[in-house]
Amino acid sequence: MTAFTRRDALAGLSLLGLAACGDGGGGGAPGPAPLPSPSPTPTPTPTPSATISSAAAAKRMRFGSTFAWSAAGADAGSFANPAYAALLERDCQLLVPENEMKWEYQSSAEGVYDWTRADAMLAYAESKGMEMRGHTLLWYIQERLPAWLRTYDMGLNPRATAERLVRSHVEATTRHFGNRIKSWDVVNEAVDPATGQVRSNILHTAVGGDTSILDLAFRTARAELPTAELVYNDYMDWGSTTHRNGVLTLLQGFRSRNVPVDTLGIQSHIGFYSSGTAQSIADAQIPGMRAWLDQVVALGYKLKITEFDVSDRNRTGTIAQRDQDVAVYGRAWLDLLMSYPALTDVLVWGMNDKYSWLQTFSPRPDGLPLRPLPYDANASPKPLYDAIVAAFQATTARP
Ligand code: 9MR
Repeated sequence: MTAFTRRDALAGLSLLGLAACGDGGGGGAPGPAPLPSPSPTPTPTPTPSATISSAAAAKRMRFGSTFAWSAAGADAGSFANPAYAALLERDCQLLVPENEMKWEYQSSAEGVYDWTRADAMLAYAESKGMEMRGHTLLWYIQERLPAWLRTYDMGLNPRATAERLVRSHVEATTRHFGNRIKSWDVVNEAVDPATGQVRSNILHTAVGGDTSILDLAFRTARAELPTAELVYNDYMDWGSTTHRNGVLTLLQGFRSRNVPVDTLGIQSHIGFYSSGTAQSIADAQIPGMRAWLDQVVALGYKLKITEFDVSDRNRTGTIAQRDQDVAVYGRAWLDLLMSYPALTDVLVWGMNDKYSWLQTFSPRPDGLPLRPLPYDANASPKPLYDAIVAAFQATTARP
């Protein structure tokens, strides 16, 4: 409604301008300027508002999204759904598969992989001139390992077995995709948010609970892909200091052991966990998050926003109010992260609310659909879209 009113006003002003111009140039009888007629007078095109894509490019930054595989034309957040693909192609330079490169999903037995879907997604990305990221070589949660591995017989030398399994998986996967994937989430979510310690799983236990499996994953990836960006990826909502400090300890350890990790992937699944205005909740959390980010970049890590979404699960009010809260809160997060020149890429975990993982993972108590992403279920841009544009416009250009 607001947009319609503004556009109408702009159109009216332009029509008056055109009328005055035509009068002076045409030399006709002087008289009152004609009133704008409703139609069929052609409406001047309003100045197009900036797209995310153009706003990011103007700062030599990149924007991207997760996407999925589906059968052609399925109602899904997929490149094979033309309505969704149109959003990807409008706004994105980067794509990342939501599930189709995960060990758990693509490996039904030791050494057996089905990359059919990921291959199709990569071919799509390349055909559109977009870069596809790899997600993820090693998700360090027991339940996210392939089913066959969760109960694997580690034998008499569990360390050697665990190392063989991880090395061969990283080699097989990186060799399959080769240099077509330039950035990998090598390890995902290794830190337990409840304790700040590295999580336990069958591989971790097999080596006696040290970090050598994590180190091995990065070292193997570096040996295979000398020039790729190797990312450690974790949640990093701004509320959880225990988790945050655990991640910092892990990052310090990587540096002290000379483990080749280039970048911290900050997933950025943010939500509202206290009451107040969106801005006041953000303001209260910014200093702690900034102090923590300062320490991360001081260690020499680049930053990447890898899975941004803003859950409105705990916000009440009208849809317009919730959308506004999501935009304000999301903008505060983006402004904070973008204030670090070490951050050049921003990826959302989906473009369209309809296909967000949050709809099933963390539904609203009132049963209404969540509105965490830049486009609504009808693929219309929301205030969060404008907030992302504004954040890119406000930040300094990267070198
Ligand atoms: O969005 C993904 C969902 O479809 C999967 O069921 C789930 C488990 O594989 O993973 C979700 O994506 C996660 C991502 O891989 C890692 N960071 C958290 C994301 C949301 O859970």
